Formats: sequence, C-alpha cells, structure tokens
Amino acid sequence: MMKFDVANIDAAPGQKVTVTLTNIGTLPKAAMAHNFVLLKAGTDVTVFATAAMTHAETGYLPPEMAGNVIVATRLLGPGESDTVRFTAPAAGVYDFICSFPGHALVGMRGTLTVK
Ligand SMILES: [Cu+2]
Repeated sequence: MMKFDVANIDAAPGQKVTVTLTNIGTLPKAAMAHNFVLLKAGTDVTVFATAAMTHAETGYLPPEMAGNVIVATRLLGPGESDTVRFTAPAAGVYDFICSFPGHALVGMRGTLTVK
C-alpha cells in the first residue's frame, strides 16, 4: 500500500523525535521501495517529488534540493526497516513524503505538526 500508517506526527519544538519506517510490502525494491523524507517548511512537495524521480542513485533524494531535507531514512526494500532521530524544528507544519517515484503524488505523505 502506498501509504504511511501514521499520517500525522505531533511534537513540541526542540523535542527529540524517533521515526522507524518499515516496508511491509513484498514487491521487489526496484518496483516498490519506500522512504521517509521530512521536508523543511516552505518546500513544495510536488517540486521535490518531481525532482526526486530522476535520482535513483541517491535513493530518490535530489542532490539539488538536499537543503530542503530535515531528515531522511534509507530507501527500503520489502521487509527492511530504518530509524532516524531528529530534533523537532520551530512551531509549524512540515510535510513528510516517500520520494520513490509517484508515491508522494498518490498520497504517500503526511505531516509533522510542531506546537
Ligand atoms: Cu513509497
């Protein structure tokens, strides 16, 4: 399923947050991999996701938009898992997406609400 099971994460500014992503799918990694990419405020999700499509070599993280990424997991194949830790930024709403081609655009995204 091209969906995160958690669509919103709440945190307080400065709070330490741990996110573990597990790909529970069974399709091969080349066809259906997932990651968790938390984007800085003001990042256009469509622009980022579109730029990501051509960067398989970096796990679909566009080098030219590296400055827009707060934190990202590895790109995960079936059954794989990765954990990232970060400090919640200033109050606001931040998008997170899966940057595998097409996934964010069909709804594999969510928000981090910091307040
Ligand atoms: Cu995905």
